[in-house]
Amino acid sequence: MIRGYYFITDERLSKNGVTNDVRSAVAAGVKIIQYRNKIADTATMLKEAFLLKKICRNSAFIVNDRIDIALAVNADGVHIGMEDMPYTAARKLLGKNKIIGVTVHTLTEAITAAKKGADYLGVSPIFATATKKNAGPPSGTALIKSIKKNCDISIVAIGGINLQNAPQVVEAGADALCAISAVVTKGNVKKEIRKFQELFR
Ligand code: TZP
Ligand code: MG
Repeated sequence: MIRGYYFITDERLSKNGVTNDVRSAVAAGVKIIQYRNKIADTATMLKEAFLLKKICRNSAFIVNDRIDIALAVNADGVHIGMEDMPYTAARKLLGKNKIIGVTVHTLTEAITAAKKGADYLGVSPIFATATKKNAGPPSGTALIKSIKKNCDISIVAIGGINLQNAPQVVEAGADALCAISAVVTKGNVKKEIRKFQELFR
């Protein structure tokens, strides 16, 4: 079961650099860290993923979109969306022991992903966000509640979450949450992460 704050890298928004951000997340005790890079070429991504995986040590290291990069660095898992490699194909490549997280936007998608065997659901976007282009319309916390009621699988809420609205997200039943811009644009990333972690105590 995934619980607490889930960290995702963003090289465009990061104030201190992705490597330092991941160090801060590890120092804050974050248990699951996702390497997400939408602009680098494959060679750069591979190098960066190797480095970040080393920094993660005992925290689970997840690669966004790229099954090949995840396999090459022996990551703990991948995170895929509806436009990425479909779950069944990804599972075939990664084997049964790797973590596969799937982004969902509706209850139907959530039920389907859970049935197929996803390890957790990224429920997105909860609120409006400028961090991801074409994230789709915000679902609000109602979608978290209905997925919680219908699926026995970890829910990671994402999209437009900040310290003001995060309590509603936890209240709705999210097992974990990710806030990117609310964290990586800050000078003290570890301190910001700790504030979100407090909500799960
Ligand atoms: N997937 C769905 S929304 C999103 C991703 C990667 C961006 C979340 O960023 P922010 O800054 O926390 O809204
Ligand atoms: Mg994707």
